Amino acid sequence: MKYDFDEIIDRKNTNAMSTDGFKEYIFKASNDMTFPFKDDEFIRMWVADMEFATPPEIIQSVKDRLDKRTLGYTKVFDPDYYLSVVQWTQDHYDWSFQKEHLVTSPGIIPALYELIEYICKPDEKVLIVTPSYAYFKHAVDFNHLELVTSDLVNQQGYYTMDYDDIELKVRDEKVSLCIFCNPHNPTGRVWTPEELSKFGEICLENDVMIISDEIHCDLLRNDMVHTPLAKIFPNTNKIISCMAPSKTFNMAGMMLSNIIIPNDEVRALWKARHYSMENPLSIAATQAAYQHGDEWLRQLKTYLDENFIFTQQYLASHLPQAVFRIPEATYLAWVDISAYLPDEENMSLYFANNAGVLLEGGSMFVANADGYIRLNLACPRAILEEGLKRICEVLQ
Ligand code: LCS
Repeated sequence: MKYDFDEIIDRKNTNAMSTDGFKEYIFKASNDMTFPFKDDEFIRMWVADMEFATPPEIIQSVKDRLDKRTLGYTKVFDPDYYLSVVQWTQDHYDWSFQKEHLVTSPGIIPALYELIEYICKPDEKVLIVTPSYAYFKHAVDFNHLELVTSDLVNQQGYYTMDYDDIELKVRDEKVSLCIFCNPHNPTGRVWTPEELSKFGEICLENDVMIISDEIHCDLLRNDMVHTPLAKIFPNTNKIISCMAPSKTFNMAGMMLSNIIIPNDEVRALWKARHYSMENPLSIAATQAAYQHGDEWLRQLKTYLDENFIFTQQYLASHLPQAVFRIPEATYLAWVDISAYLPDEENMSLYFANNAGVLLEGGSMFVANADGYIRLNLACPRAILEEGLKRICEVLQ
């Protein structure tokens, strides 16, 4: 391996959410909140970024950009930016999109906050499937719209969509938008082309626009293939695709995501109202990621696959009643531990207090997630092992 994923990186003094932001984010508390563990004694398996170094090719591109010694107002003008993104989607997903349809955003979540406003009228409703990344709900709440949820069907940790229920819900004329996660956080499902077709048809036949959040699409197990939802429906302009190098290359702090809006009306609203400057370092980093990140990603995926196998074996021998399947995508393990903690509502607090592990409990995922914990496995194996050991010891 050219890259060292076993290296333990010191994140102190970097203003990292992971190290410094957990009291506020997980526990909605001030920094005065105390635990039986010191901050630096925690094993951190919560926020979805990685404990690995960002690829050196990306770091170098930022340094090269700094060497130009000017950091004035910046915006993507160079067509190379689009070319680097579309080359990536072409090579990895056999899917491309028009240059005119691409806009950028400081993140996919900030884009959701805006897009909901541009797409929905004030009395309309937005559908999501649950469990869900909570910011889908927050974005709907922020726009004072009604959230409609459809529970995924869970068979021994394998999740599928309930098409009858989705159809019933989108038949409500007030439902005008679905925010869809492809692949899915937190369950890790990579929706198949058949599943995407069925889901997409139901929405489109009922005149529901879809925002397909594909932020996790590069982070698949090695035997899996991602299909962009928009690839299945090349003739509609009702699917907005969101992609980013942020999760893939551990550069969420660069705050630059790609939003592909084929709908002229929505894009015109975006262009009129979005504050569209970009960070020069982020532009350089994004281009470098898509142009030079392939080999790093290949090795990362292999390391993650091994972390998942390690986790599966560890849980099977130490927590045999836990329900866990290796997810098809993401670096997030979604584990049903209800057999061990049937009545615990605040799993995050339980594990922070009793095990010294920071993780996200089911209650953080909107609905349909009781009894679950989500573990971030994008960390060196030594950290993973210690985290699993602590989790298993308090449950045994
Ligand atoms: N969409 C999904 C499905 C995500 O999982 C995340 C991050 C984002 C969007 C954030 O996108 P951004 O605004 O940074 O472009 N997920 C996280 C999670 O599950 N825990 O911490 C972050």
